[in-house]
Amino acid sequence: MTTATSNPDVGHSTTAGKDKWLRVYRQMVRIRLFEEQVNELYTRALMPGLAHLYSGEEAVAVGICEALRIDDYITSTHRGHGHCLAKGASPDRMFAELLGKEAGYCRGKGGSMHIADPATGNLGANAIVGGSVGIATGAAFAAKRLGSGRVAVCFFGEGALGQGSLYEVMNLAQLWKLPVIYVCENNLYNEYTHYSETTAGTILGRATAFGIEALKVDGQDVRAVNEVATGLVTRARVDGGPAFLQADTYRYSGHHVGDINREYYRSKQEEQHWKSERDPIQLHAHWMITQGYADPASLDLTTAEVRAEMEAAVKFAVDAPYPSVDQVEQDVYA
Ligand SMILES: Cc1ncc(C[n+]2csc(CCOP(=O)(O)OP(=O)(O)O)c2C)c(N)n1
Repeated sequence: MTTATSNPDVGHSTTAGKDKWLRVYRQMVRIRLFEEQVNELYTRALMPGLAHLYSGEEAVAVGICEALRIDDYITSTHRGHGHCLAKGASPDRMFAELLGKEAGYCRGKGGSMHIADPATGNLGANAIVGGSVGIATGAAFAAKRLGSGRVAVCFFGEGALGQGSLYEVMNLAQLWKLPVIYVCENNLYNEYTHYSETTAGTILGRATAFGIEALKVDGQDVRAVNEVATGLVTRARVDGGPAFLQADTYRYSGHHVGDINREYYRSKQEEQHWKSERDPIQLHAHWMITQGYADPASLDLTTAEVRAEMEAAVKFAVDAPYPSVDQVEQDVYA
């Protein structure tokens, strides 16, 4: 099995428009700068609890969500900000959720790890590792029964490969030919342990055991991710059944914002290598410049615009009111 990468020479200028790749670039920058603000909120002690940053992995969420319709479903993880933004969530309501404010997506009761946005097909992030595999598969089951043509994408980290529920749902998905795509974001580490210490056999072998179409992609290459995802989404939509995509990637920060000293489980050189040689935003920027789609000044302008957007969103959230005390028991079902 080889890892799918985009061809730098052929370019995609003939098959996809400049606007699409500029949008993709902006979306990745939005995720990166959203996360910068999250870290800032944490260090300034404005955000209760912790958050798990997605920086470094942007090409996976953006490349895949760019292949989806707004009414397609996604489910996400504890590291879910990138998935939410890529599917269309708005940063002001996300920041409000992180700060526990009523304007947040879950009225401030969910926090960073539980953002859901039904209007954009986002069925929710989930703090339980592997916790959303059944939700995504159930959504795909409903889509098939209703004939809605919708597809469900289930994002999870390679740590979820140890969860038995994944194998129960993959079995059913393949038996019933459900329109679900399992996206395993392999960022190499389950918390503070390299995945090779927790994962026997191969990652793709877990899907091929069920006869599920399984592919691997360079998760730092947004065009490659988008190309593979487009194929799998089209296939799922025309009743081609489930698929499994392993996206190889890397998280730049610690497991969570408080994981500062990481040298006992990974080296600074390794982090530096990914940041300087494999950064998805830089790689895409370079390609767009070579295609004549952008120049350094226009990309700087995009960054400045996104930074202003994120600063305004943080201000909205900081100024927003907390829910009133009488709402404590509303929407609580357990
Ligand atoms: C069922 C369950 N077990 C353990 C945990 C604690 N935990 C939180 S994140 C994590 C590691 C997840 O690694 P991975 O799935 O690879 O995602 P990543 O953090 O790398 O994005 C663990 C063990 C949990 N949240 N849920």
